Amino acid sequence: TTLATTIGGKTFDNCMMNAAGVRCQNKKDLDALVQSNAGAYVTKSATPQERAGNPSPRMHTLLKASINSMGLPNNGLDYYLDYVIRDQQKRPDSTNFLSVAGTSLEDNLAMLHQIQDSEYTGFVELNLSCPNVPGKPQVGYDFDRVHAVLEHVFDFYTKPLGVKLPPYFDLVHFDQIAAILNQYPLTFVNSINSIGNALVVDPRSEQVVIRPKGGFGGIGGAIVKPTALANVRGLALRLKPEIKIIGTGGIINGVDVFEHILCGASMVQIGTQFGYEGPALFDRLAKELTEIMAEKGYSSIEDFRGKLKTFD
Ligand code: RRO
Repeated sequence: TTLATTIGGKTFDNCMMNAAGVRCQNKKDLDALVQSNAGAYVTKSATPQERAGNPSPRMHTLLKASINSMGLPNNGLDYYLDYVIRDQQKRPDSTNFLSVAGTSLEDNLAMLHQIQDSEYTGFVELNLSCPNVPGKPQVGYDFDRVHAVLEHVFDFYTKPLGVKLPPYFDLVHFDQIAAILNQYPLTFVNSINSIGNALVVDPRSEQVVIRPKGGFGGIGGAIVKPTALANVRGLALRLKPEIKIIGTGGIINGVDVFEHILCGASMVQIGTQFGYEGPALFDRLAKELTEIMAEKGYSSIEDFRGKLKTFD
């Protein structure tokens, strides 16, 4: 049995990795990920300069969910670019994902020019779905802007690149976003980011649980799985086959990974649960998925990827 997967012509020995933002902001956390059983890793979404992010408390966890309004705290693109280039040189077969999340088109283009001109050869995940920067709407919900960003990016960018999308909730939105994405040489699409601008209330204190934006923040964790699976499946049915899908959202155990792959994911990312459990998560998930596959007689994820059955 193998858990290997291929994206953009690169093979990963395990189809699981962290989701951007969780335990990946500094080199110590990134080293722990590189040394773990994860098949790849992604760095915290970068902006051109370092950012402190929103005021605390800015994250709160519940049994089956997390809410965050971190506000893009990160060490700046130079820090992560230096890390991925050095890691890549150290381990030539490694598979790195560098996440970038400019708060303007100009910032995104400036960062992608810098990456294009660098020695970096890994993947870039362009985050079009951060819900937590006050005054900056999620690009992924503005289809004209998504179109404009990709038009500018693919004017010059030639390295493997994918986009991180927000969750969509109407089939017409799946149709519209897929029609745009299919016009470009994207290597992958990652669905979903957190479900933005939700509100968690503490009835005892009669208060919100996080400070930024009056308590509004992005939801992750077990409760987002049905929304994540719908987005993975909805995109798998609409995107051209060259665009691979990374499924993110609601993964707690091997069964959740299996479901994401059934819906069409070639790789999965884990955010909230990776925050709870740390790098040992990838050992547990690999073991659990391997057991499920053995029981079902599958020897590779291609045996069942995208093969979800429906009633008609
Ligand atoms: O930093 C954040 O507040 C954040 C980002 Br950039 C994102 O893409 N998704 C999220 O849930 N939080």
